[in-house]
Amino acid sequence: MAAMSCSPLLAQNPIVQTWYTTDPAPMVHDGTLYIYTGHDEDNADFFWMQEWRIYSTKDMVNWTDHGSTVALETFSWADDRAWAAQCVERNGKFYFYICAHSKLSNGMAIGVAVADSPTGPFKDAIGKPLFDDGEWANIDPSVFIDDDGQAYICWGNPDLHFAKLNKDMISINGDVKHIEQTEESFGSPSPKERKKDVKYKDTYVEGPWMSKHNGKYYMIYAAGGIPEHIAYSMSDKPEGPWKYMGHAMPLQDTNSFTNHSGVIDFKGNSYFFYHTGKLPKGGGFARSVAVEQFKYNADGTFPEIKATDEGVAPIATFNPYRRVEAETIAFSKGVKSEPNEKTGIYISEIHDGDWIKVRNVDFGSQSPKQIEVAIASALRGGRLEIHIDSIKGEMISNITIPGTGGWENWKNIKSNISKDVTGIHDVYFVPKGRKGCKLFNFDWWKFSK
Ligand code: FUB
Repeated sequence: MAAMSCSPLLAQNPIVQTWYTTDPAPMVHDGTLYIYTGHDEDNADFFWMQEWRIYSTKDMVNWTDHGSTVALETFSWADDRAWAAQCVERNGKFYFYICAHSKLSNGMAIGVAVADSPTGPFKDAIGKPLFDDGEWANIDPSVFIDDDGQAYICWGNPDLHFAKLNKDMISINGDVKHIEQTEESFGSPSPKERKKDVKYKDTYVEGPWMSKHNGKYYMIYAAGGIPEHIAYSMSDKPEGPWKYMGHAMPLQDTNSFTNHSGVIDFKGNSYFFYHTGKLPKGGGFARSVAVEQFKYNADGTFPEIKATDEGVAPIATFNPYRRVEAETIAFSKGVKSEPNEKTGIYISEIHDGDWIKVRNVDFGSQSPKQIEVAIASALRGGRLEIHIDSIKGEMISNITIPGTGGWENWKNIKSNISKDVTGIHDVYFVPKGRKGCKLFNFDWWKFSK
């Protein structure tokens, strides 16, 4: 893997460490930023992807894992390759556009699921693909709703398909066109017109992301062949003509031969989501989502955005005096997350040597007196140390975790805060116990005064 150039204790990228995540699609709803991602399987040798995952944040550094409420099983017609997807909201409903292998046509097809909440549960909106012509080109749908209410969908590798959606968001209005690619509009001619021996400015490959900022329309896409960089085209109208504008994220050694971006404004800042192969054991089929903050240039063009390990700064503090799901994490080492119908998502695979960091926690001017945690352990349990500011920073509580008789047999345990803590700190949950074995599972925590 490409080594992380800064200590994981300072890193904020990749933003999820419990699972490999890919193809990020950000969406803002009700003061929260959600990202919808693909999921590369551990030890995969291809994009054998089974489901999509959902994460959310209010502060850009602490991300809550909402699990996978949409998967290949959501679509009776799909049987493989849960590739790039995007969720958009319209009139209080959340439409999740996916691509997957169709057992009806034996090609890739576009589908749409719908939910009443941004985190699902999602169900197939039409019980069949939205577009399925048996071609492998039908991947990476992106949906954009213009200010006048007209929704557009685009997708494709290597042709860029484009269509209008009806107001119901689950049917296509009119024909599906192939956007004509020229050197002027996308850096090179459409795939069939490209000549082998010509070196073009650029080539559209896949992963389109359509957006609008200050009245200008953007088509952002993975480009250049393998390895991919991110390029973009701009237009004054949603249907073009497009003008090729260059690289938004130039090629860098990120240990992933694909890249895939999603761009969004949140609380006055602009963010660029993409993926790399930078988690331990990461690579081309073990990718991870990352994010950078950027400012559009005065003329609306992108600056060149570089992939960093540091990522973005927090834009809000974190309140520890409420039940916080243990799967809300700024950075972690070693642990995984698991779903349970009753408890929801919890943190699993906790070993001695692992840790979980929550950033920018505001204890206020009066120290808490206690912390309560919900844990479960079939056998041995262990200890959960709470440190501030670094793994070896001051320990403010040392919680003995007993065996509870089952890995999902939850018990709430209260522990005193042994050193006063006020103001803003990073909090580290540091499990201790016998080496080399699973110690306990962790569902939630809460400080109290
Ligand atoms: O994640 C599977 C595929 O890899 C996506 O659909 C492409 O955009 C590329 O990232």
